[in-house]
Amino acid sequence: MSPLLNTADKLMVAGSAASKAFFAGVQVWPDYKAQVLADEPIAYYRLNDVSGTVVAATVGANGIWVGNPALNQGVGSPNATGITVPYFDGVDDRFTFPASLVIPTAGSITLEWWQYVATSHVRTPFTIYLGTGAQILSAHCPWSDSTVYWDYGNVTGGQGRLTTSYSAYLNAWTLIHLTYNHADGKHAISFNGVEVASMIYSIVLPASPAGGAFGNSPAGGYPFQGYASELAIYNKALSTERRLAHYKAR
Ligand SMILES: [Ca+2]
Repeated sequence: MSPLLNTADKLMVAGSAASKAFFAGVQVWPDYKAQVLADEPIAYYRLNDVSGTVVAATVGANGIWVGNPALNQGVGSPNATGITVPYFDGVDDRFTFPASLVIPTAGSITLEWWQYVATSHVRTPFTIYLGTGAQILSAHCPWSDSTVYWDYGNVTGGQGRLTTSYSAYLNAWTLIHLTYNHADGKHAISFNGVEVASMIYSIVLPASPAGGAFGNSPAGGYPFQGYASELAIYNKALSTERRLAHYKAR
């Protein structure tokens, strides 16, 4: 080693080999995005767009921002990646999914996203609505009674509707998982990785949803208010282990 190197330089040179040996024994927890991608979503939107009307897709086709939401908000980013988030105004803000986002009628599904809903934000939204026709795959998260309604195949008389209170999760970033497992007919709602409600009701959607919207019904009129981030859709019901892995990677 050159005598002209100072102590710091010597440490850096020596570190190239030594650090490999050190970090070889250290478990590095993957970041949130890596956890999502490991579960192979069919669509993934980080929602950290800076401006414009394109909802950039990390997986799948791009969406479209509607209603001029305030993008690139620096406050309250839910995970350590520190990405910025959009604010939905509770008036007309939403984004639409591409028509190429098609959900099979007889498949399993997970809808996952982070949201921050303050008490003052609570209203009567379709927080997510897949498809553009009959209401068959949607969620009010939460409705004006601070209850979450997860509707999978809810076309007549509440079939396929699962509900749970959201009151304890207001005013904080919360990780949402809405799942349906076609193999056993289990519908479930999980917050921060932990399942809080479930039921068994086997159902096949009457039609295959294509496109849809987040933050409102596709036609408008049911606007969501609050912040949201990291929306992912999977064609399987994520396990408890995987939901918790996502939450812990925040
Ligand atoms: Ca607006």
